[in-house]
Amino acid sequence: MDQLDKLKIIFSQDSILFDSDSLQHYGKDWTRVYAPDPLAIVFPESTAQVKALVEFANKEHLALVPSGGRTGLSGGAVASNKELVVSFERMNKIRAFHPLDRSVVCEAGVITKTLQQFALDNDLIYPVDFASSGSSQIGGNIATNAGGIKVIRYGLTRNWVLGLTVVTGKGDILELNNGLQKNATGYDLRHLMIASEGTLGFITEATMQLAEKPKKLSVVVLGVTDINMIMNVFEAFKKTITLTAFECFSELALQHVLQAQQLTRPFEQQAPFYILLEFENDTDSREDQMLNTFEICSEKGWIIDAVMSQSEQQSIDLWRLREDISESISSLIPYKNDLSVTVSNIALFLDELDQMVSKLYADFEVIWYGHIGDGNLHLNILKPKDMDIDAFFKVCESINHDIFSLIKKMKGSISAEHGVGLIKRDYLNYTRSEEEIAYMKALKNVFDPNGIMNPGKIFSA
Ligand code: S2G
Ligand code: ZN
Repeated sequence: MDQLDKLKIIFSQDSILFDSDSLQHYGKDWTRVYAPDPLAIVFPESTAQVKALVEFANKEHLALVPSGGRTGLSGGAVASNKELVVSFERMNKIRAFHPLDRSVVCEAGVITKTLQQFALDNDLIYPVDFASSGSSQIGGNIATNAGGIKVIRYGLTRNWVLGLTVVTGKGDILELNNGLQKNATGYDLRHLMIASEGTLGFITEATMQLAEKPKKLSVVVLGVTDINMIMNVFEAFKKTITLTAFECFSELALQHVLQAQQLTRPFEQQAPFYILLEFENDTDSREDQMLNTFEICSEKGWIIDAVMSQSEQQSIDLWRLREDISESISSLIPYKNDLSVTVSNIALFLDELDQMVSKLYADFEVIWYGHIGDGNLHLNILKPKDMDIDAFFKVCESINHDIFSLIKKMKGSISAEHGVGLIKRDYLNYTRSEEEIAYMKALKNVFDPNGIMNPGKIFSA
């Protein structure tokens, strides 16, 4: 009996798919580089079922690939070698809410937006947010330590995980930290699982911390005179107001969004770069502080023009100028870099990167945008219309050495928030030492001795 027949015994007919459309749909994420080619897709409905599946996979030496919202950008959820895709979409229930702890117990397949709405319904917020929150799942957010647009105030997903239920590659169920605020009893395995991209175990349930709702938020979009002014403006505002976001994007990025989304310019005058900042604007004095800082930046010649949201709808429209960039350029087959350095290094980094990109990518459209307030830049190179995709990726990969050498020199990261997956696997050593990689591989061996858990992701199988 082959593996598929055996799987049909473990899973009822409606919990396993192997038609070609399903294989294509579930065998990939938002990367378009790898041809999906999974064996089948299964839909476990409990931690116990995931455990039984992992035990089966160990016996059969069958590779498993976890599948959440499949919104990843590094190939972390790609199944292109007859792996069995394990979809968590049916494990999508909110199990419990503890008002006093302000914590929610969710199954891994809960959509991020669903958790955000649940929090709002209870007059709280789940403060991690990003463009794909309408389709990403909490389990995948945790497995990649998703960041997004509010990191400057609330940190990354890691900061909001109070507990995890995980099935390890050995088939053991681990209940990690149980929602405790304090627990000093040895290594915190919860934090090992966060950002492990399903290579040590599969997250089946999580206890997430919620936060107090911020007071009235206002959004300001500013045009800056030069890329090198961005961090001067950041420093000025960081000192005077409570920022909940500090993003940047280039004029070219804005043009693609205006064209693709039928949105309007924030103000008449064009600028080489734009900043979108959001702050708590609940008192007149806070608004005065913001306006006063704006005056100072203008007098110093750092800012060309600015607009501040006067309504909820205008806030949404201004945010779209930044959040719609990714979707607006996706059809242009961008080669994506997701880079970070410390915030104090970002000004120097931008300056050196700008000179490097102008030289090395002189013949390409380069889109600059990102969460610059937490040191994270998304540099997207657009494929020229008449250029073959493989040739284009080869050129970009050849330039990676220069960009990642600059990152290495500045002790930065070649993958700030999108994870390693397959796409960044071969560049790990620009950010992690050989010794670190050896320790990570040793840990992989402890948790997944048969190498069945998302093999080939983060490092080669
Ligand atoms: C962003 C979304 C994914 C991308 O817009 O901040 O993380 O396209 C990105 O880079
Ligand atoms: Zn981002």
